[in-house]
Amino acid sequence: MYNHNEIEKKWQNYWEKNKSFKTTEKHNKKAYILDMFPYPSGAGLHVGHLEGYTATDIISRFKRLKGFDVLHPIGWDAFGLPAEQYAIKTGNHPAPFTVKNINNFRRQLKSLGFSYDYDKEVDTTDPKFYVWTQWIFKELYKQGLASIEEIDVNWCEGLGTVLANEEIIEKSGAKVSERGNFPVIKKPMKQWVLKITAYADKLLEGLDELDWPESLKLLQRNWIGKSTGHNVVWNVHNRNHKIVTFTTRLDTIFGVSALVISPEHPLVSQLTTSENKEAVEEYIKQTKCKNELERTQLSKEKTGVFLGTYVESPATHKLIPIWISDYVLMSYGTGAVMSVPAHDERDFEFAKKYNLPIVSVIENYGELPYTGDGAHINSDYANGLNNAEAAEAIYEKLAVNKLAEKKTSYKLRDWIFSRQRYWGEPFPILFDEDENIYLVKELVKLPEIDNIKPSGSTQGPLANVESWNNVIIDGEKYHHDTNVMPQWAGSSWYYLAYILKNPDGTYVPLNSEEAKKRFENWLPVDLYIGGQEHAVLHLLYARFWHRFLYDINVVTTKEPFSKLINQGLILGPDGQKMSKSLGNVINPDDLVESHGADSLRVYEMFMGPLTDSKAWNTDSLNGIRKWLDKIYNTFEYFINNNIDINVPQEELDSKINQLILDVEENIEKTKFNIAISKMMVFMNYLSPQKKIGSKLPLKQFAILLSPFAPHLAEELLSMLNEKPIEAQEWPFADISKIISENAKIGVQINGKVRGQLEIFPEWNEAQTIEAAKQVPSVAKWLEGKEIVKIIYREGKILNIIIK
Ligand code: ANZ
Repeated sequence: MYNHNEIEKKWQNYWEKNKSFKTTEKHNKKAYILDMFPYPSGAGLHVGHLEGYTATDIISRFKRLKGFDVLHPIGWDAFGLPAEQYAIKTGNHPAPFTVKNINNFRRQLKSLGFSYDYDKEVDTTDPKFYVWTQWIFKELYKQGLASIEEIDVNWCEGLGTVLANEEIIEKSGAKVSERGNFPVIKKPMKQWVLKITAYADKLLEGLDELDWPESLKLLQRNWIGKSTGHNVVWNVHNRNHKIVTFTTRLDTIFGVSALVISPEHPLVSQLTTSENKEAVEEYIKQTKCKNELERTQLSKEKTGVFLGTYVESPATHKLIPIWISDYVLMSYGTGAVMSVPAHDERDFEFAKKYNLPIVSVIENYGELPYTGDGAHINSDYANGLNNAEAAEAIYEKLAVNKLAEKKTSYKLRDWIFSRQRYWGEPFPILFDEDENIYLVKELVKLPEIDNIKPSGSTQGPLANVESWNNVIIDGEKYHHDTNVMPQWAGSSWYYLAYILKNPDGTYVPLNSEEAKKRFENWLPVDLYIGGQEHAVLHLLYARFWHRFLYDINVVTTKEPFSKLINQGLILGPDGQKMSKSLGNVINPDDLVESHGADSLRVYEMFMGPLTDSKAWNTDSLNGIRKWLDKIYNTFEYFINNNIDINVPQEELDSKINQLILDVEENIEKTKFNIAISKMMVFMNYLSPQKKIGSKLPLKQFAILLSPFAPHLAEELLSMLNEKPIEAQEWPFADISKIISENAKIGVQINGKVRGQLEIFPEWNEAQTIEAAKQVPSVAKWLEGKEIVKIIYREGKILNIIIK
C-alpha cells in the first residue's frame, strides 16, 4: 500500500516548483484544451466538476507526452448572483468573499493534480479583465449592435432584476427564473439590448463545421428557429388599415377562414367595433395573466373574440373576419396569422369552436387537418399544383400588386443585456442630462461601496451611489448606468483572455497585433468540455461575440470551439441529482484525504462512458484504490531484485506494446473507461509473474498511467530511477513485438483435425476457407482430391469433406 497523502503532496509541490505545466510554444503542433470555467461558489468544487476536469486533464497530459504545445488553463466566472445576495444579506462586500472562494477552488484543483497553467488564470471580476469586456461592448455599440430599447422585459421581482429569455424556464405552466424559481412577468423597461438576431444566419451556418454532439447543434438550430415563408398584406374592409401576416404556407391562402391577430397587436383597438369593445377588452385582460407556454400549447382549448371588422382576401377578394386570439404571439413573425383550419391544427381547433368555415385546399382522404403535400383544389389558378408550386404561383400573382413578399422569421430574440445588480461589469458609458450616450474610453471601475442594498425600485443597488449618478465633467452633469452586464458577458470571451494573459498578470491588449498573432497560433479551442445546460446560453453568446470579433478582424477563426463534449452528470449514490436537500452530495476534499486524488480521478473515469450519467458508488472507489495499490506493490516487487536480463519476456513485450496502442487509441476517442480496463487486464497478467527480463515495460506502463493517475505514475518512475513525466515521451509501440492473439480453429478433413488456422477478424467466410486450404498440413490431404462439401461454423470448426 502506498501513502497517497505523502506522495500526492510531494509531486504537487514538484510540479508547482518546476512549472511543469507551463504553456509552451516550442513545437509545431498545438492543443488548446478547455474546461468551462467554474463559478467559484462558497460550496467549493463538486465531484460533478471533476468528471469534465479529469477528462480534459487526461487529454492535456497525453498531448504533452505526444509533443504538442498545450494550453490548458482555468479561471473564474466570478461575477454573479450568489455573491451579491450574500453581500446584501451580510452587509459584506462581495469581492473578499469571492477571493476566498477562488482560493478554496484553486486549492482543491491543485489537490487533484490537474495540470493547469496557473499563470494563465483569469478572473472576470478583475478590472484588468473586464476592461476588455467593456471594450467588446463598446465595439458592439459602435457597430449598432448594442442599443437601449424600451421593451417588454422579463421582470423577476424575487431577484429584483430583468432576465434574458434563456434564463427563464416553465414550471407547471408558469414562467419562473431558472435560478431560484421566482415568478417572472412581462414589464416595459429601458434596457440594453444586443442584436444577436443580426447574427442569426451566421450562427446557423457556423454550426455545420463544428464537431459537436448533433443533439446540441439541433438545440441551437431550434433556438434560432429560422423559418422561411411570406408576409401577406390584407386590406381592412372600409377602413384605411392594413394587416400583415407571416405564413410558411402561402399555398393555403384560398382556405383562409379568419385573420387572427395577437391581443397585443397595435391595431386591435382601431379595428374593434363599438359593439365588440367590451368583450375584446375583457379578453385582453385575461390574456395578460397567461404565459407563452399556456398560450401556445396545442392541447389548450382555443379562445378568441371577433373584432367586428373584416379584411379582403387578396386571393379570393371575399371578406374575411378579423379575430384576436392568444395563440397568436406578438413576438413572432408579424403578430398576425391567416387562419387555415383545414391544414393547421390550431386553426382547426379554433374554427371548430367558433363555427368558422373549414375549406380543404389540398386533395386528401384522411381526417382534417391535413398538413401534408398534395395537389391543390378550390384554389383557382393554383389547382393541381403541389404545395411548393402553389406557394410560388400565388406569390408571383400577389407580388405584382406588392401584396406578398418573401420573408424569413426567427424565433431568436435579441439579447437583453442589462441586469439590475451591483456585482457585474459596469457599462462603459455616461449619459448626459438629456440621456445622450457617451462611450468612456478608459476602464469604468465598479465603485467600491460598503453596504450593498437593493434600491427599492426597478433599478439596481448602484442607484444608491451618489458618485455614480452625479458625475461632473467640465461643469456638465453626467450619470452612469445603474445597471450592470449579465454574468454571460465575461464567459462570452474568457477563452480568449487566457491567450492574452502574461505570466506577470498583465494582458496583451485584445485589439493588438500581438493578440492577433497569439490567436492565430492558439485558436480555435481544440477540445471544450462542459455541461449540457449551457447549450443555448453560454455557447450561443460566446459564438456570437466570437463571430463579431472575427468580423471586426480581432480573431482569425469564425468559430471558437471546434470540438465540444458534454460530460454526463454524476448522480448521488441513490441515482438522484446531487443536492444539499437530498443529503446525497459527495465532497471531493474528504475523498482526496481518504482515498487520494489518483483514486478519485481513475474512479470517475472508470464509472462509464464520459457522456453518460452515472451514479456514485463508494465500493467501486475502494476497488480502484486497491488496484492502484496492486500497481504500486507490483512495481516494488520487481524493482526489489526481480528484474533479470536472463528472463525471456516475449509475451510481456507483446502485451505492453499492444497496450500502448490500445490506451492511445482509447484516449483519443475519449473512451477513458476502456483505456483503464485495458490497463487492468495488463496488470492482471504482470503482477503474478515471478521475474521479468527488463524494466522497460514498467517504465512504459507508468507513462501510460500518468494521464489518469499522475501522482502515482511520477512515484513509479522515480522508483525506477527514471526522469519525471515532463521529461518523458509517449512510448513508441513496437508492432513487430506484438504476437498475434487472433483466434485459432482446427481444420478438419472428413472430421479429423489435420491443421490449425489463425483467423483474422477482417476475413469473411470465403477468405477463411481459402486460407484453410493453404495450411500446409491440410493442403497435402487435399492434393488430387475432390472437395464435396465444406462445413464452417464461424470461430469454431471448419470441416472439409473430400472424396
Ligand atoms: C397559415 C398556415 C396554414 C400556417 C397552414 C401553418 C399551416 P413556424 O414554422 O414555427 O415558423 N404563425 C405565424 N406567426 C405567428 C404568431 N405570431 N403566433 C402564432 N402563430 C404564428 O410557424 C409559422 C406558422 O405559424 C405560420 O404559417 C402561421 O400559420 C403561424 F396550413 O400561416 B401559418
